[in-house]
Amino acid sequence: MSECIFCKIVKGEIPAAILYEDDKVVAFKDIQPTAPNHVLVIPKKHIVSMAHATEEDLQEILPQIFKVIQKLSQELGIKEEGFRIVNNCGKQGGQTVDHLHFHLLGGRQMLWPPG
Ligand code: IU
Repeated sequence: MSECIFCKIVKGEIPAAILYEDDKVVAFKDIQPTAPNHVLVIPKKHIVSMAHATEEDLQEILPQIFKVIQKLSQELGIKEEGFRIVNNCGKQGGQTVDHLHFHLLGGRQMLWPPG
């Protein structure tokens, strides 16, 4: 997995604006933000996508990711106005980086349906 760009961010091999880190999860600012607040929350473990998460991942890591998302929404000041959580999974889901990540987007009015 040494070629995975998000694994390199986890290992500190390439820089990122990290907002949160613990033993399971890292959150950093998206390099091409699509909202005033655009953060990616990822597992440290290399999980390709939601389609690849194991039962253990679902029980041990995913709950922590959602705790971090809620915590960050508070810290970023978007909890009250609202925000969007996005996971693009696989080709038709629009996933471009094959390391599981959740987008936390806020600070503007979101539209529906997504493209
Ligand atoms: P997607 O859900 O796989 O489409 O989103 C990947 C995101 O990763 C996208 O918003 C990129 O701007 C972002 N990103 C990043 O923040 N840093 C990087 O080095 C790379 C992609 I490559």
